[in-house]
Amino acid sequence: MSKVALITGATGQDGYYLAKLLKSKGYTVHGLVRRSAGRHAEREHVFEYLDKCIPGDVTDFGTLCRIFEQHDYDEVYHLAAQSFVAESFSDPFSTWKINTQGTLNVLEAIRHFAPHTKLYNAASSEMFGNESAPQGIDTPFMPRSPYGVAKLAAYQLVKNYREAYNLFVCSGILFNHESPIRGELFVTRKIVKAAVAIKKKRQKELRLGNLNAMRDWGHAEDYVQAMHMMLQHARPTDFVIGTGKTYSIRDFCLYTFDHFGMNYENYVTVSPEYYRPAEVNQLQADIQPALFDLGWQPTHTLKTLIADMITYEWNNS
Ligand code: F7E
Repeated sequence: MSKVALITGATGQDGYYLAKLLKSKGYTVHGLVRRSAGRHAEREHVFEYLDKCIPGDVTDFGTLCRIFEQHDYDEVYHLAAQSFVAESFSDPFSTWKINTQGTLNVLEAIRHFAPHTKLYNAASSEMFGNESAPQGIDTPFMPRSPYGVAKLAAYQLVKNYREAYNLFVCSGILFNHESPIRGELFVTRKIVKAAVAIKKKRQKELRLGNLNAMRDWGHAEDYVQAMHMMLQHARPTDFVIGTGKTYSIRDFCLYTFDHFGMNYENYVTVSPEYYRPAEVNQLQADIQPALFDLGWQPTHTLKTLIADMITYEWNNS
């Protein structure tokens, strides 16, 4: 019998790659999709991978209860979130409601209606804030944004439900993961889009914020493999998922523009409007447990990720 999985936030970047992966493994895949989520042209293909599309919102506990009463899931992948860190400063209320209350709703629904169902929760490296790199599973948390605080509260709730109710619920602390279908507000996609538009002579400059921040960027297609592996693991365990490498926004600009034989310094200007009230300076994952306990490893380097993003952008813009 094929396994049945539910993905919350199915229309996001990770939802797309995860639905594709689970279908390739023979799963029946249901997606919880917000009515207002809109159809994102680049992720339209996710609907090909969903056996059932359930309209609903993780902030609505009643909807979740009905879903778990009606369906018997083997695995739930809770990806639904307000995922843009900058927006969490301008709209902390909805960030908290979606990212923390939403997770609590999923946990409560599982506890009451589906205690045998395994849960993967999407936690984030933003929870580490400015703790020194590399950050691993034992690194203290020091979030620097309402997004990071909300994700940390959700992470702690998952841990508490695992310990208190003996549920198979765990979190992946994922570092930045990108792809050709990354949202256009995130810095990697913004840089790739601009470099292609400049090369095609449709744009003259690119305005960015802090070029010195450092991130550990991987490919979303690799990271959804880790999500799946975590739910096949013998015990519910939290893992840090990243590449173990760290680069600055400046490096990302350099490599992307260099791809077209251009010097980024001739096009990139720094604009204070993109600075955040509080910044996370350097993220770099300690992935030893992921490599040796989970058996996962990334297949992409920063350069192959950028090449993949550029190829898509070049052909689709
Ligand atoms: O910013 C700097 C910015 O918005 C990366 C989400 O998936 O990863 C992501 O969060 C860095 C920051 O991603 C611009 O200040 C400079 O230091 O691409 P981002 P993020 O905030 O790291 C974590 C792990 C998540 O969990 C989140 O959901 O780039 N930066 N100039 C800029 N960032 C943006 N967006 N735009 C700029 O113009």
